[in-house]
Amino acid sequence: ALTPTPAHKFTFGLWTVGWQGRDPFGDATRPALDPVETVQRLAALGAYGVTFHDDDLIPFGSSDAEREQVVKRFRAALDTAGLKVPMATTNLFTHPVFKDGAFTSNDREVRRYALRKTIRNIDLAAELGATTYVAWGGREGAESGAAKDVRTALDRLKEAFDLLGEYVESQGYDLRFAIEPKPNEPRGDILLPTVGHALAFINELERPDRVGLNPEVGHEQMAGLNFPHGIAQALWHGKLFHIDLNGQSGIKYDQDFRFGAGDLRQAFWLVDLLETAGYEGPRHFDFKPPRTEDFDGVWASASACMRNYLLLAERSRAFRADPEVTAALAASRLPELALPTAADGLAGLLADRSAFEDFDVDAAAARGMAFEQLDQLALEHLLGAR
Ligand code: GLT
Ligand code: MN
Ligand code: MN
Ligand code: MN
Repeated sequence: ALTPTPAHKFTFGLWTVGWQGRDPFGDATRPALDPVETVQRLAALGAYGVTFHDDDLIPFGSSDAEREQVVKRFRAALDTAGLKVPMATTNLFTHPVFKDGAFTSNDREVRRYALRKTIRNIDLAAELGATTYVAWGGREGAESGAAKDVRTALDRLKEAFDLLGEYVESQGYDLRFAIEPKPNEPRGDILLPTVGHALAFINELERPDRVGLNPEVGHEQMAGLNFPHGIAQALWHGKLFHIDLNGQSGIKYDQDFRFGAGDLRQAFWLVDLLETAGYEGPRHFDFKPPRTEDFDGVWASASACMRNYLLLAERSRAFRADPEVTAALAASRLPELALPTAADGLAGLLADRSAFEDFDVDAAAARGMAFEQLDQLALEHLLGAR
């Protein structure tokens, strides 16, 4: 049960294991990885699929002939390895042309170019069988106040998603968009900074059904938010189209640790949620093997992402199967939370003297919730003590 297989639907971005370790203070510590080698390695480790930005696969500025060659070689590697491409995305942040963003750059020519660059890769994504197209708005934002009229920028962002939705529909592609929120980095402040902001934005689009979320563990935690809670709400709205799993410890720069590193307790509750709520999409790792590592460390880190997920899933199953946990859940009145508050309707509620006039507020206030016993059981299961 701890050996990853394609049935677990583990996927990795080409840019994750392929990260060369360049950061704002230091140069690359590892050479580039050939996407074909990545495909072979990931398949050997038990992954289900691989994802990519256009430029991860086809170097920016390649000619049409070069592009065709690269795609042909990549596709052959996928077929041989039996790896899928469930998701793809666009690099709208590396080239200096995107310094003020892409879909919301103040420069209209840049916005039009960004849309065309995206549409070009949507064609490739559909060709390779992807059903999710991620949109991370890394540079859609600002460092200063007057430089970005946020309401107008949101008009442009809506315009972009409406046009992309129209394109996908006109081509008859089976493809949905997944917006990836992030509060900051590389911009001082990024538009759609959290799951909640993005959920509200989606409702203003022409085709809201075609657009959902790709939340990343570390991005919500950079904002100090509870990631499992954000995922629970995304699921509740039917908007968890995809997920970026990684590790982060607190409100810091985007650490992109391997899954399980960083906030282990949130990782436990996240896996518990994904495994019990019926999420069926890919378990996509968006991490960066630290720049201290050579390639042995890179593959060890990729392997550990999957192993940690499976370990946590095993811990979650043990927690849910423990009769003492069932009793503790009942003592904490979780089954009662599942009861409608007024199945008797508004009239019943208003007529019910026990709900107000005869309600013993002090007795109710005195009742303990028994949450500490319940949480300790969870911690003991997480620690392997039960
Ligand atoms: C970039 C970003 C990630 C996004 C990727 C998709 S690119 O590495 O930091 O969180 O998921 O564009
Ligand atoms: Mn990140
Ligand atoms: Mn990232
Ligand atoms: Mn991500």
